[in-house]
Amino acid sequence: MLTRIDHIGIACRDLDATVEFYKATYGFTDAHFEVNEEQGVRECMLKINETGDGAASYLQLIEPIRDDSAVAKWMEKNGEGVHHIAFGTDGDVADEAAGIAAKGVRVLYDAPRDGSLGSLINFLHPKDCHGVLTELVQKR
Ligand code: CMX
Ligand code: CO
Repeated sequence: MLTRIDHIGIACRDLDATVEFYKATYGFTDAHFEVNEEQGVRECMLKINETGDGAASYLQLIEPIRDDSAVAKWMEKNGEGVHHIAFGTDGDVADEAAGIAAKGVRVLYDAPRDGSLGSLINFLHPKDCHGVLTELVQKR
């Protein structure tokens, strides 16, 4: 089952400056930085609140580290801004993705990949989701 908004993915040009904006403007303080080579991003998970399923909701601020990454390509066209949304599962993300694929929505990866904070992730094609790139996240 999908039980939370896990995060909103926001593409930015300067990660440190953008994190500073969110901290200074809104007072968010819990920031976790990491690099995901496979996804081609340096990112910060900024925790907003805990959720009823024992997990949490975050802003995921993402800065491309390669010109050929999905986010770099998207930013060339759109500039900075909201890039994707992510729903959190309370169980196996592979099962959740299979159930959604059975409804005719394209799932991007054959098997889950590594996401932020040790999570397992997959994506749904934005063209099958009314224009929204949608990520599924299993917390580990
Ligand atoms: N939101 C909404 N629509 C999007 C989109 C997005 N983020 N990215 C692409 N699209 C749309 C494009 O506008 C385009 O539409 P039109 O044909 O109407 O112009 C169409 O999808 C195809 O886009 P494209 O620019 O040709 O890009 P690709 O098909 O090469 O790639 C996608 C699109 C979704 C397959 C690719 O971005 C992808 O694999 N994304 C998943 C991985 C990812 O985004 N990683 C970064 C985040 C990592 C994390 O969250 O941890
Ligand atoms: Co994400």
